[in-house]
Amino acid sequence: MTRVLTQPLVPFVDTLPVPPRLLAPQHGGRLTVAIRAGAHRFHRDLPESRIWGFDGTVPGPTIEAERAQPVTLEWRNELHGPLPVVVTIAPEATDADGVPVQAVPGLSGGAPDEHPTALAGHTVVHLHGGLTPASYDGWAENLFAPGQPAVFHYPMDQRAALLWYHDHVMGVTKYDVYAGLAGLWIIRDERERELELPEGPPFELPLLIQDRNFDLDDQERLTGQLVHKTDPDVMEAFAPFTTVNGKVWPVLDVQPATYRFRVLNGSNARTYRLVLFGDEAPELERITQIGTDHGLLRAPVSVPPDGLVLASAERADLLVDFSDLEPGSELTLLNTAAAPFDGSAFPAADASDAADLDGLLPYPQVMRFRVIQDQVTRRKIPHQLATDYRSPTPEALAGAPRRAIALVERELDDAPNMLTMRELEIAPDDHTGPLLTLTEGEQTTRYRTVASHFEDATTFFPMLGEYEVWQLINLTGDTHPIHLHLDPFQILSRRAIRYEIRQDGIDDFDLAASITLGRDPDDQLDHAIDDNERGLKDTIRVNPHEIVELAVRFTTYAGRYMYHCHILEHEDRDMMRPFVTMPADLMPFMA
Ligand SMILES: [Cu+2]
Repeated sequence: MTRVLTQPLVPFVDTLPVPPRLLAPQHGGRLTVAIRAGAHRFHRDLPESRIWGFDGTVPGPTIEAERAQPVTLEWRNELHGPLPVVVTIAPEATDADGVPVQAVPGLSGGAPDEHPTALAGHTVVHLHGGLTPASYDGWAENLFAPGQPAVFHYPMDQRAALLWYHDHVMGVTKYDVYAGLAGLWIIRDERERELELPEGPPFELPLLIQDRNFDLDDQERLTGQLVHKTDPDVMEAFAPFTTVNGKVWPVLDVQPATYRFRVLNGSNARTYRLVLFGDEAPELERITQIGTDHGLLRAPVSVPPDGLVLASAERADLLVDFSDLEPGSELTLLNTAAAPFDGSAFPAADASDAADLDGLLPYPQVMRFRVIQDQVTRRKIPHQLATDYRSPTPEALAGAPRRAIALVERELDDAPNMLTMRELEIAPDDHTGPLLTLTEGEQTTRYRTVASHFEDATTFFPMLGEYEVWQLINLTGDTHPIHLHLDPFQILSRRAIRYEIRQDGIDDFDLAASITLGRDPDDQLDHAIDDNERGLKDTIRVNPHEIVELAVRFTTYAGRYMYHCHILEHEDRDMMRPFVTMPADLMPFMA
């Protein structure tokens, strides 16, 4: 169905903002960031919005640190309520014209939820991608109230990468991040400098992409009021306006040069598939991806033919070549991913027609690049990038503990669906309860559920220094970006499955299903691993009808950490679980 909404805001009129940089070495590694309420203008023609921000800005300052130079950061909570976001569940999924309510501004008949409004400003900060001791990792229940001290020590003993810091409060991360509590964090190292990659503006710029929605006044004019709106069919908020570094659909004047863009999807739920589009056709060949979540790939890769897919929290380090373009040339970054995202393909050639109301994608544009008259500076792209990691060998994985986790959506009548991660354990032969069976060729493994909710007892105790293999089994209809705190991992395989969930097979705790390796006849996905996923990742997409296997080795810090879906509405309800990393010498003392 081709229905197009008129654009309530003029695109490409605000210059792409560059968040202020906070260079840790210039401050002797000691930084203070105030977390406070503030005001922010998301678009030239919008009134100011109330926000919560690090240093009171959206996004927060970009913190830059050097590898192996620790950073001590005082997160000074100066927040006060009310939460600057109106939260609502619209009574219907579509409006009187049949337009999905999530594709339009305003509350769509929903009543403001009083509980989020009453949030007074407890927070806890997580540095996503950081190899951080557990005490400073931002455990979702270890909150600090306004005025309470939080001084976190970040060792920075890790390779150069784009990280990000954001609020991680149990149950309300989706509101706090949406209110503005997110910022970028870049670690630099010698290897990157040897490669002479651009560092800092104008040729290295971060692109933090987030979707946002706003309220309407009595005359149907946009106010700046942030709105987090869901509906009875879709429990995730997919907002119609895409912001980059805090502006809706900005424009960047570029020199005829090679730029380095550090891209992060910081949206609550939306997955982007980014296509760089010229006058008539995609120009993806201008983009070379050199890094992913945890920094440089071994060699540069092209982005996939359909475009660069980034789910919530995924990052990409891109070199984009504008050097052959005439002044006045324009390129538009478009998003072709419908929401909720399920991995479905969309040809890049059609990206300018990607608007899809039913796919909650009313406005595909993300931002525009406009070439200006200037000196031409093209950069050579190095052939070899990272040299400090390899894929784990089969020998290294032979004896590795294997962990299986089923991603499950439980439908509820009178409340939004519950999403959980069911931790599985091989069932004893005499087990009589509900089972999940996984059949691969001749072999069937019988699993029972041992944990379903965040507060269930911990079952994962990885030993420091040892490889583990984690299997993520998606039994839902959507793609889930699964994020592990602490060390990065590498993807081993992505395989198609077909499955059957027994009648009433999903209850509050147990799970009864049978899974078979192999493609479902109705399954359109190719279940391929993209080249850009063969690096060090901390967030991996698990598509419907798919098992993803990854190898992870926790190396340095013992303690209690979390892994979770990075769709914030899922993480908050209840797609998050703890794990406890243990030093080998303490293992014998585990009861
Ligand atoms: Cu999820």
